[in-house]
Amino acid sequence: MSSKRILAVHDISCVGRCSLTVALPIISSVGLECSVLPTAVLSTHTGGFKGFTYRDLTEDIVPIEEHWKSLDLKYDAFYTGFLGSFEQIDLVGALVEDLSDKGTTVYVDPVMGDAGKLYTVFDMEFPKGMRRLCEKADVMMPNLTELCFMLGMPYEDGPYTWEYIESVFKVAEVFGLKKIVITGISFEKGKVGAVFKDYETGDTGQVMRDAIEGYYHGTGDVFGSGLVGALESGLSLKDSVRIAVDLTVGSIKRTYASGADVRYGVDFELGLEEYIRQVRIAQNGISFDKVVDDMGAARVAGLAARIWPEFWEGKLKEGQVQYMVDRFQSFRAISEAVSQGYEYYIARYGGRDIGYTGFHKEGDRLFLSKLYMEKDFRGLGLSTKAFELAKSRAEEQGLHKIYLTVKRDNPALGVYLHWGFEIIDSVDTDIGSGYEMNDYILEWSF
Ligand code: PXL
Repeated sequence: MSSKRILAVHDISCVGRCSLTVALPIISSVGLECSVLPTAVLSTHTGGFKGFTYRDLTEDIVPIEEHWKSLDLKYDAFYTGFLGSFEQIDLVGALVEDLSDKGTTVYVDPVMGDAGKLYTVFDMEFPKGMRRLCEKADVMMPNLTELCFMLGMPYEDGPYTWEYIESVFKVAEVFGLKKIVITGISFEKGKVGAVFKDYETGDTGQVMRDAIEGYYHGTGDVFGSGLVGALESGLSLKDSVRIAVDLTVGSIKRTYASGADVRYGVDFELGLEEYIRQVRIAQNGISFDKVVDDMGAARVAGLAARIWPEFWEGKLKEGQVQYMVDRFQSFRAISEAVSQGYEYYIARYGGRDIGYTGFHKEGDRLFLSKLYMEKDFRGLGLSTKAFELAKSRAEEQGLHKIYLTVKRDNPALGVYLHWGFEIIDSVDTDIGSGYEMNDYILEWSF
């Protein structure tokens, strides 16, 4: 399959990691072809460096477009950002229309300002013009400052309420978009992230992460590029926003930790590997093989032999990990459990076994006995899929409660509580050979 061809329309800020120097590597990293239309060439971006050079490339746009037309070039997607002049708004709008095909998606990041102010190179006419380009967009990813300038709304600093964000989604219907993602939104002090709405399906949501102090240049471009790369890879809006937020937050964290001069942009490069992995995981999804024979039990035992020592070593008494693996997670223990009615499922991703879950009916509850993922596959929402499988099996058997045991200091406790489980008891169980399990019993009713 030939890869999609995307045209990134931004400036080249030679130094400072924003616009094209960010869009190109991020979009290319997930196997998409990223062509460019540079709108201006600057020695650095405009945020914080004095004396930058600025070459406006407005007069090159029409000849470049004419040449592309002579080649019959069409793009699968456009991703526009910082434009070099007011005139470029309509030139880029026309180019987008001329070089689009039936399935083309137009992404517009109306780069103009932040924190209630326009960037110094733009005047008050600019938002009015940019609004015309946004009306041609399928997907827009503004920050609230840019939205307010285009819609003539007063800008207020956060934290915001969800009702306010809903009202903004409503006003933004005038753009005729399919999707909108608004960046830099905070609902509570210390948290920041993005909110999104899919106007076609009505889906809305938010992805919030811990805020890191300081102002970081180019983060809108890291986010926008990560979003375009993920959506053009066929991911859902929700997954794409989550992955783009995590790419951005990870980049900010590394930059903060290194103490680097923030004018040089954020360290997104070391986040690319994880970004690619996240996109591939969301693309391929997770599937489950039911354990029905000795082969399946052996696969589970193989996973347990890898996961248990890695996860538990150092957290249990000397020798306890091996003791518990032998007793509860060995080939014999698992095939015996399966023959007694336990259901075991092996989680598969990208052609390999990455985890397993096991449960069975006990009275009016489902006992979720096991749920383990390999280290590299934790924190990606895959355990949630295994939990959803257990829930649907409970429902099929007319059960409305799931219970499980979890070691009291196991960090997974937080995940279970997040899923809605409640602590109903605390027990210490002698499991022989001088070993104990010190667990909470958690229950979830639905
Ligand atoms: O990241 C947005 C951006 C893009 N291009 C240039 C900029 C800025 C933000 O300051 O100055 C030239």
